[in-house]
Amino acid sequence: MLAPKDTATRERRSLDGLWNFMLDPDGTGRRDRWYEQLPPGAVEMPVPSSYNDVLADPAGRDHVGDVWYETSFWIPPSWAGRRIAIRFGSATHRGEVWVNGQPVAVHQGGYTPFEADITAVATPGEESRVTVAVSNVLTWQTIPPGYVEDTAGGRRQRYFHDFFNYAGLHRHVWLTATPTARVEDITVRTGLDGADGTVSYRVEVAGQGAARLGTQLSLADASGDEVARGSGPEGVLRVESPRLWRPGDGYLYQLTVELRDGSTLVDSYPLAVGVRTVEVNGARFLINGKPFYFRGFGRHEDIPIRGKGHDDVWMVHDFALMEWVGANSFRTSHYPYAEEVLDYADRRGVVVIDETPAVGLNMGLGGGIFGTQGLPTFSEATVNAATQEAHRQAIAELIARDKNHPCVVAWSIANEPESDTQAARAYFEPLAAQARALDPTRPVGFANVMLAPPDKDVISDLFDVLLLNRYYGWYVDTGDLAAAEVHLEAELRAWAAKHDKPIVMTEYGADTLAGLHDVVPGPWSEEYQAALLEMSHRVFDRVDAVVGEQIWHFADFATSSGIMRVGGNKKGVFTRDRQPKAAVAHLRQRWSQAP
Ligand code: BDP
Repeated sequence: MLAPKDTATRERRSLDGLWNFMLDPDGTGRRDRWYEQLPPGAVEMPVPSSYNDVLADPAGRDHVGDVWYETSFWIPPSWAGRRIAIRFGSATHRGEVWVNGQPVAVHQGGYTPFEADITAVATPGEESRVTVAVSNVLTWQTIPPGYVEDTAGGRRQRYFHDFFNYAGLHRHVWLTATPTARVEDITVRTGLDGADGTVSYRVEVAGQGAARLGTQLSLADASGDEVARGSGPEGVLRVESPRLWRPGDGYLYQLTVELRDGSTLVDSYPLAVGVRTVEVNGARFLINGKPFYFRGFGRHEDIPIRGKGHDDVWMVHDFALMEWVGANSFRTSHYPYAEEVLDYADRRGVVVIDETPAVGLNMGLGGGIFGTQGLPTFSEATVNAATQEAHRQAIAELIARDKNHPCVVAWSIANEPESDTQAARAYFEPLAAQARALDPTRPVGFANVMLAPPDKDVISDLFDVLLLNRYYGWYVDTGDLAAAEVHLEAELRAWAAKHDKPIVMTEYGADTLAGLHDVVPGPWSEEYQAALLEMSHRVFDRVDAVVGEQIWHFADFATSSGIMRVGGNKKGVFTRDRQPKAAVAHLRQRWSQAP
């Protein structure tokens, strides 16, 4: 799905700002036709942002169900005759949209974009109104899953993942005008052929008359000089001695796709293209044919007050901090991040493992840690065929959105699912195949949980890379780093013996209370976090198959409440307001040296 852009033939207008906002605790908004106008009592709510922490009110923070957003806008008279749409970067977890009281779109899935064609319901030169009902409800059939419980305190959303269920309009909202006959999608795959780079492309068009338009393509380097041109909806461009996109050097070409009617320009769309290859060879992870070692973090879109609302200030700052500590990569744990984040990673040369929102498909993790227990993961009443269908959709939407980003080098289709049962194998086999069919150019993996070590896991053979989340020294061998070191090494060697695949450590770490110090490092102290990371790094350096380390976590983040969490998850090497803990000194030292 193409991102909205201003071009010679396209225009966009931001609808970000303060929208009218109302909770719908009793679920009466549809019956009472709030899509025609919100009733008295609406407040103002910033977009983009999570709504939960903005108002100083538990009603908003703990709300379960729909909230309603409404704003008005003008469509410029000059947009007459064009296709007009409203495009949401996301609505978490479900968005239903009306324009001038008419239903125009429904989208399930909280972290991928969708648009509503409003050409037929809104008139250029007049004022229009858009209303969105956003639901934060998670069920057994959503990705991620959850369920709603009636309690003495009211309806409560239960979920199986360790981050707060922030909701709302988290990303930019655009009003867009495109030509009716238009470029609908572009797929680009890059390769190396001797000294040449190859850019194979496929252009899809849509709209009346689009099929008879001519397609022309031009590839320009970063200084704007054309290096290749082509025509037709499919083909391969060759770039002589290309400057490759590499970790640390986000060099981008620009592919301009034009639709023409004779010599008349009908549509034009520019796409950033990084020429690079990704490949798994035995236990090596190769970028441009060279072994790559991942250094970095699991992260969250999580900042004070805004929650998961996209914010350029925090984005640029977080990348600056990652670069400052020497990180070269991160995983979009545990859902697709805002598109702007991937654009920025492309430009900064930061490597990304891109993850779906499939987190919490594991009832074995209950045991009191995340507040659930005693249920089968896969069953008619829990994660079932409908959940799998939603998961399929989540994979398809992630790949459709992010397939052209050079920064994305692997797909993670789930985090810590149950993976030690035949039911898990039946569930994941078609999903792994689907991801690979949608994108044969990138390795596919999933983040494996501690409960499924190599002698229990029955699904890793379906995948290209082993992504391992391990908590030796924290959830097991707590406070005993000597034992942790032995056990971590033994497990990694067992993985390496069983599969000839690269291992990326996608989680390891310790909760750490900033300011708590300990001469003899004990759990929760800053010294213990540093010691646990140092111990883990010693082990990784001894096991050849380990090709990466991504610490859990970049920064402290909000979670639901529970006795395992002290004001959220404290495994960040930075605090939630991005101040360094003691472990950062070790990281800066380690990550400034060649792997
Ligand atoms: C893993 C999860 C991650 C949690 C982390 C933790 O993948 O989301 O936040 O453990 O417990 O189970 O800190």
